[in-house]
Amino acid sequence: MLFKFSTLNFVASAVLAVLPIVASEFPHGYQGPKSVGQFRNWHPYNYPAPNFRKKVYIRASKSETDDISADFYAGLKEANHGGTLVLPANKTFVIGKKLDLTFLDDVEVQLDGKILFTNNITYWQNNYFYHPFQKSITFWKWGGKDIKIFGRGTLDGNGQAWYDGFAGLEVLDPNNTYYRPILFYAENATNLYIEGIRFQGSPIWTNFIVTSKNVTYDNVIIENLSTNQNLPKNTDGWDSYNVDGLTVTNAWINIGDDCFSPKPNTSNIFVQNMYCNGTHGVSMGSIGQYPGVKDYIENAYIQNVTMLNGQVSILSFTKLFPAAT
Ligand SMILES: *[C@@H]1O[C@H](CO)[C@@H](O)[C@H](O)[C@H]1NC(C)=O
Ligand SMILES: *[C@@H]1O[C@H](CO)[C@@H](O)[C@H](O)[C@H]1NC(C)=O
Ligand SMILES: *[C@@H]1O[C@H](CO)[C@@H](O)[C@H](O)[C@H]1NC(C)=O
Ligand SMILES: *[C@@H]1O[C@H](CO)[C@@H](O)[C@H](O)[C@H]1NC(C)=O
Ligand SMILES: *[C@@H]1O[C@H](CO)[C@@H](O)[C@H](O)[C@H]1NC(C)=O
Ligand SMILES: *[C@@H]1O[C@H](CO)[C@@H](O)[C@H](O)[C@H]1NC(C)=O
Ligand SMILES: *[C@@H]1O[C@H](CO)[C@@H](O)[C@H](O)[C@H]1NC(C)=O
Ligand SMILES: *[C@@H]1O[C@H](CO)[C@@H](O)[C@H](O)[C@H]1NC(C)=O
Ligand SMILES: CC(=O)N[C@H]1CO[C@H](CO)[C@@H](O)[C@@H]1O
Repeated sequence: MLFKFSTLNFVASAVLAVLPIVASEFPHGYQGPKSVGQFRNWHPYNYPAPNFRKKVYIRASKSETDDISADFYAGLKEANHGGTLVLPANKTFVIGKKLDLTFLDDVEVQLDGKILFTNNITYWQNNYFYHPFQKSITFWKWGGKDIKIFGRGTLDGNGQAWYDGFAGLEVLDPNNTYYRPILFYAENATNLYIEGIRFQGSPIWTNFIVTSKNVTYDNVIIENLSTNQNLPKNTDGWDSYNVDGLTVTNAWINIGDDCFSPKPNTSNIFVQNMYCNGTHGVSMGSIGQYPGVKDYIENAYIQNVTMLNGQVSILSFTKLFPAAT
């Protein structure tokens, strides 16, 4: 296949320091964490110092179908402009309706419990936010400025029903209409900071950040877990589009597709201490997919990424679509 790089305005990384470990499950001499539990011991999550922000509490769900999305929305409105929405440990907060959260301005969410999306596929395939890049749909949409999500809790996409429903299908099939929602989506966000939490069971990509500035993830875990033979598909860790400033440090990722995959127009990328198990690696992906659109990935610094059971090389410039003329 012929790739026309010249039309892509492709600026490769200014600094690229990669210390790979590519091998079977645990290569001889490997000193790093060997399980998610060991990762947590190596990188314990410590809460930030207490502050005097107003704390907002909402009711928790009584069952896995007790939809509290309206309460969650109201709680964020109340915490907006200087407060913190607290979702305590051992409580589940079920989201069963799509949420437009683009009004945020100086807000924190302390996630120690679990946010769980319902698995009503009929509902979600008819109610979503849409982004034309690779026909992406999302459960919710975060945006605004100075947004912090932190804690020891979990964001759970309830993926098994989606893995079962999508079995046998392929995302790149142009006829595919079985869309699956992205677990965390932010658009037009400035200063978004996500720390400590665990992402699990995403139906498709885990994080997709669009047209945003200064986005940081630290100390997070991403795992897709299937309980049967229907394996999760396309559960990338991170994808980005038109983002200036994307930092990921100290992360454990146990999924099946790209671990970290900046898409067109991502600049100032910093990745350090990332453990990717069973993934397709760090892929600067899908550049030049759409005819007549100039794309770039600029200034990427990627350091100390450990690939366990990786399918391809540590760093690859993949899916460089032939530029249509
Ligand atoms: C790189 O990762 C290894 C563990 O895999 C760790 O021991 C080391 O401190 C890390 N280096 C840096 C510079 O963070
Ligand atoms: C790593 O991924 C492989 C293949 O997906 C899986 O068998 C193994 O259990 C995973 N290891 C850890 C430590 O999660
Ligand atoms: C959550 O449950 C665990 C295990 O039962 C318990 O140790 C912990 O104290 C609980 N935390 C809260 C905030 O209730
Ligand atoms: C799923 O959502 C649809 C509306 O989109 C609704 O009619 C149906 O009752 C829901 N199913 C369940 C099990 O809640
Ligand atoms: C983007 O967010 C800013 C606030 O951070 C807001 O003023 C602006 O209207 C938003 N733009 C769009 C297109 O939503
Ligand atoms: C998509 O559908 C069209 C029309 O039904 C068919 O001609 C085409 O072969 C299908 N493509 C694939 C990849 O299945
Ligand atoms: C980037 O965001 C972090 C926290 O989200 C903040 O501490 C820092 O000041 C921001 N940087 C700029 C240049 O605004
Ligand atoms: C990327 O940036 C270039 C140059 O600013 C612009 O022409 C192009 O439309 C952008 N691509 C996307 C996908 O927004
Ligand atoms: C634990 C688990 O279910 N991991 C799966 C994640 O998804 C990929 C496929 O995308 C599987 O290969 C892994 O087994």
